[in-house]
Amino acid sequence: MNISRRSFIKTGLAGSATLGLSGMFTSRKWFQSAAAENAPKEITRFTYHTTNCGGRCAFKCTVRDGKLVKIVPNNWTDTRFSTVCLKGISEIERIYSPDRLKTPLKRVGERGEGKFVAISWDEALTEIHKKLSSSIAKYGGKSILFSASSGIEYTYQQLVTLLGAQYVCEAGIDVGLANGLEECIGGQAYGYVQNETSDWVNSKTIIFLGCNILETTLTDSKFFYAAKDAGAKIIVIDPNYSTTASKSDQWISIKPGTDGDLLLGMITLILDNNWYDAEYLVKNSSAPFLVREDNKQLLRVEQSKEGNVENPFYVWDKNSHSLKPYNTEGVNPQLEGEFTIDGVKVKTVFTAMKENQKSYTLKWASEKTEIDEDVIYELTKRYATAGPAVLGWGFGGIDKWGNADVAGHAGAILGALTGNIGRVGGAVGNALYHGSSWTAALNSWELPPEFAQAPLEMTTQDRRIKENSVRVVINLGNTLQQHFANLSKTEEWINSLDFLVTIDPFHNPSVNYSDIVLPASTAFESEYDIINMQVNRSHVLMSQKVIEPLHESKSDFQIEKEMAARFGLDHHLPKTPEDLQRHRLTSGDPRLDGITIETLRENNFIMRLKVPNEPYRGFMDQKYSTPSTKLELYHEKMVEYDQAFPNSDLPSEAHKNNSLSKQYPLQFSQAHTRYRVHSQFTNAKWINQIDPHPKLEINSKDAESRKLKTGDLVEIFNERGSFQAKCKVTEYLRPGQVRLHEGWWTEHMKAGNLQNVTNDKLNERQYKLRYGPVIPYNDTLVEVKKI
Ligand SMILES: Nc1nc2c(c(=O)[nH]1)N[C@H]1C(S)=C(S)[C@@H](COP(=O)(O)OP(=O)(O)OC[C@H]3O[C@@H](n4cnc5c(=O)[nH]c(N)nc54)[C@H](O)[C@@H]3O)O[C@H]1N2
Ligand SMILES: Nc1nc2c(c(=O)[nH]1)N[C@H]1C(S)=C(S)[C@@H](COP(=O)(O)OP(=O)(O)OC[C@H]3O[C@@H](n4cnc5c(=O)[nH]c(N)nc54)[C@H](O)[C@@H]3O)O[C@H]1N2
Ligand SMILES: [Mo]
Repeated sequence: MNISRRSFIKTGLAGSATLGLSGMFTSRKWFQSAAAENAPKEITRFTYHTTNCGGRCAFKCTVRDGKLVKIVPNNWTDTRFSTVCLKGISEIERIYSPDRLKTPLKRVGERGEGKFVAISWDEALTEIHKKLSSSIAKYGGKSILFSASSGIEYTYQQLVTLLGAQYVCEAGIDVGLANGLEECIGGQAYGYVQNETSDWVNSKTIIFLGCNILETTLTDSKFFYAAKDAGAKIIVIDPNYSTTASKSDQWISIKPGTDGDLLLGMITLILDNNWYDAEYLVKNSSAPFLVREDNKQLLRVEQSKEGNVENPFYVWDKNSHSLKPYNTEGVNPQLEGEFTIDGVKVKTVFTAMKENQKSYTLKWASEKTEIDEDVIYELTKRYATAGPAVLGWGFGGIDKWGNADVAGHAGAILGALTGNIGRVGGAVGNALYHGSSWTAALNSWELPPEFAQAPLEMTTQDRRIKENSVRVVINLGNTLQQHFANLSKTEEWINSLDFLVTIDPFHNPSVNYSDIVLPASTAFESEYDIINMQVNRSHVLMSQKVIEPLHESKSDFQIEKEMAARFGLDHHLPKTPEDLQRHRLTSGDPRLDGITIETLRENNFIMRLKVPNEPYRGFMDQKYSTPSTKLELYHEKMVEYDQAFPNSDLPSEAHKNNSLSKQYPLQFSQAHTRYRVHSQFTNAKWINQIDPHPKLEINSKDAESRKLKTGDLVEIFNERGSFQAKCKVTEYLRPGQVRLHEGWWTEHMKAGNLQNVTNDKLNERQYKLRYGPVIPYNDTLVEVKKI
């Protein structure tokens, strides 16, 4: 039967009206006693969403007779955060999904085949203990890697330390632009914008560069619209007409992979038109420092002679016409100029940058990016002269390309030239996740000093192809499918491992490779009353048990404890999650004053930190966490790669100069969608009815030449591999790019997995940068044909 949503609601209302009416005719006493006997037992529980959409929606849950039946938003102290999205509501359905792992499993088929037998917890833990012990005895604790997905809140940190194992969560992911930006700023991980998004009401111009915030940080939509209502002009630069583009004042379509070139062109325009803030640059950046012509290093005070100087760089003092250390009292640094000192030619960083920018003209940028010259000109003029301005990027645009660091570096320079860093209403960086807000230090659980984690040897991506110590992987989540491009190499690596355990609530594709599988509870289930706690969005959030663990699952806390017990080490762990959270709250940070488990309970498990009411803003004191404490525009360590200043660089694979582009002319991109969080919610039927299966999106021009129409089954292929999905012909995708949302499971494809084709080549120079090379998932060439 096909009942429309509207008629279903109407029937529901009529039904309850009838019930109400019959109640009126019954005696009050009779009604009460009947209700008391038969009434379902209903309780309210509080928790929050831990998935990696960053939304952190807080939930008020109704549990009836032990079953979760309703999720509505819990109230935050700052009610602008009180909300829930389609994924939060769907948890009611997902938690009870048939895809749940119900018992521990032991593999009986080949790795990847998915053949298992059910075993008891005792058997599973005995086997794990045996395998881990022998690996530690033979190769040491570093032979064990705990590899965590981002959706997991409790990540076995105690056990990792007790075993001296390695730990990784997402190395090589979401760090492409931060690699360039943070070299300049020395900010926080992932290169988030400096100011909280609630500060956008003070911005006049907001540019989203490859950032689909209205799908990927849904909970910040309110701040997007507040900024718009307050008069900010919102510009989206995206090859495709994204959801965010559709709600903005202007959409600029850019040729994929060329964002760095656009930003370089903007820098030149700002320099040529004198749209920069010279005073800001002299005061707050390395622009007046001096670059030596002979070795391209900065001229600095010899620390041995002068003692340790906080900022050892020399500048040319305008007042005395001589060389002075930057920190000299009363120094008046010259922004531009060339000088000869003891026979060595030097010029200011600013002058050197101007020279370096010469070839990045407006015409050049327009040709590279395929954006009209006048559009780039107006964009730049607005950015530089109609501030405060935010330049906010995402993680799925240029970030997942091999040349991402160049764009991050150029973006930082744009912020410095225009004084938009450490400014009310300004910022440069990643605009997702509500990444900057007030925060507070939490205590960590102390273990005896003889226990220590092994340092992480290398990124996830490298481990598959380079000699390394890991023999055993404890896979927390779905990392094997999700985290690596080029799945066939991942499979080779997995097959070479001695032992693989997956711990997850759901039977995801990584489970199929595992030797032992443990059914974890979801974040809504626990053996204990209190589960977890986070400081997020200037609040403390605590999660309560909502329901008992389903099937034979156990909470992650309990699994860690039982694994540690097998090694006789569980006495080092907190007895209950509540003990752990109580301890974490005793850091002495004044921002936690008055926040205890008891007061949290009284406040429905959400309390705002003791912090000012205004939005958080970073670096307002203009003191940066770089060696010079200034914004560092010039990166000495990148001289050998010709990237001391950002220089235009081709993508790793997806560009026309690559001979492969003749055979594989389409660029394959994998965006994130509001319907799922990576590989999660593929099994939530309520959402699936809207977005039921993977679809390869393709522009009508590219579809026509391949004789494709919506609904056709296509093969997407390159020299690494192939997969099959239905296609959708659309105008909102830019010609030349095809796209399939990341996260779909192998079993949802007609054949193969999307990671069969993704690019796993890392950029050598990025090993020198603070987060190491980024995985260039989107920097991938493919061809598409009808099956
Ligand atoms: N609902 C939901 N929210 C999520 C997630 C999720 O899975 N689901 N995942 C979270 C995580 S971990 C991440 S990393 C973020 C990702 O968040 P975003 O970065 O916002 O997401 P994407 O959709 O990957 O990419 C953003 C936009 O970049 C555009 N783009 C593609 N190539 C280029 C290019 O070369 N240049 C430019 N300028 N734009 C380009 C795409 O068309 C897309 O509209 O989302 C987070 N939030
Ligand atoms: N090709 C391609 N690949 C990509 C991307 C892309 O754009 N293209 N995006 C990349 C990005 S940006 C990111 S951040 C990563 C994300 O990669 P992941 O973080 O690995 O993605 P999720 O699918 O969210 O994985 C969460 C897993 O944790 C499990 N889980 C959830 N809650 C719990 C719990 O309480 N306990 C336990 N034990 N398990 C739990 C879920 O069932 C799920 O299997 O993927 C990356 N991979
Ligand atoms: Mo991500």
